[in-house]
Amino acid sequence: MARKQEEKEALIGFAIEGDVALITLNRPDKLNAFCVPMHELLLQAMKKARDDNQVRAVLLTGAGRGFCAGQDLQEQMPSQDGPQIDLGATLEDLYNPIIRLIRDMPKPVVCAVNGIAAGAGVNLALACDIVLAASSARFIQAFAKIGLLPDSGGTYLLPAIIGEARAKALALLGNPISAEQAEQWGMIWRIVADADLMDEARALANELAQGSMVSADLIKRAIHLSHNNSLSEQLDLERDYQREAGQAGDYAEGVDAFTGKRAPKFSAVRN
Ligand code: LHQ
Repeated sequence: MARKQEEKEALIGFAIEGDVALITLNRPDKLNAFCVPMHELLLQAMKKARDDNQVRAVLLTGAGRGFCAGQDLQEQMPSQDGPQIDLGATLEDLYNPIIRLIRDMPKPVVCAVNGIAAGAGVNLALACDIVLAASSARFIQAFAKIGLLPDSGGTYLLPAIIGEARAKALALLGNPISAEQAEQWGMIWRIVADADLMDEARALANELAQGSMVSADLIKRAIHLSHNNSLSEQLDLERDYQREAGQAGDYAEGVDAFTGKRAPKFSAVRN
């Protein structure tokens, strides 16, 4: 019984490395496809990272040769004659809370896509703030291949990031694209040699962790809200957010460090 519980908990790795929370999808034999305990454990890990004031950046990755193959399809088998399966409930209860939590996280979230990302696995990566990918990684909006549509934010994030023409083709065809193509299209921040991925991702997360949490939170929120705002509304929002930033403490430290020709030591926290 205790062993089963341990095995279940190991499906999501959580480690604090300095100021960074490292969260690892850990079901490598199934390319980290999501089985039920994983959603809850990932949500818990993200909440832990959000609520811990020592954590100033989050790094999400996958164990083994895949990043995440999306939903475990063995767990969501359509029934031929039993009660109709409710995939909407699966999304509402299991996936949507994770995507919302990552997008609303007041700290930067880096995603290191270490291998194939398929279905909800791609869109989980796209919900993060900065995505690095191993050069051998591939991205597949696999949904149409099984009669579904992109979820976990895919129909929102994908066209917002790469534009409607490319988003529609990827979603309708459900074919893989290379990490190189994803980088050229601006779907991810950049590709890294496979062997260097985690070093580079850690360096990036550490750099973000030294930054201002006030800036990170307000930048994320302002950019997300820009999708629904006119320029004039966004100018108003920037006015309000900048007022808040200017009074939050890190600005004084940043300017003092600049004039003193030293590195800033930001300390204001957000959660
Ligand atoms: C898997 C999976 C998988 C189970 C690999 N499930 N075992 C949300 C809400 C509710 C319902 C539905 O969906 C969603 C969102 C979604 O994510 S829908 C999209 C679900 N994902 C897919 O359709 C991708 C399915 N997987 C694949 O197409 C391939 O496995 C890819 C292209 C990802 C990788 O191909 P290969 O590199 O050739 O690896 P493989 O196919 O041999 O997979 C390795 C193992 O992982 C294998 O298990 P086995 O025991 O035979 O070694 C696969 O069965 C297992 N696996 N994906 N989604």
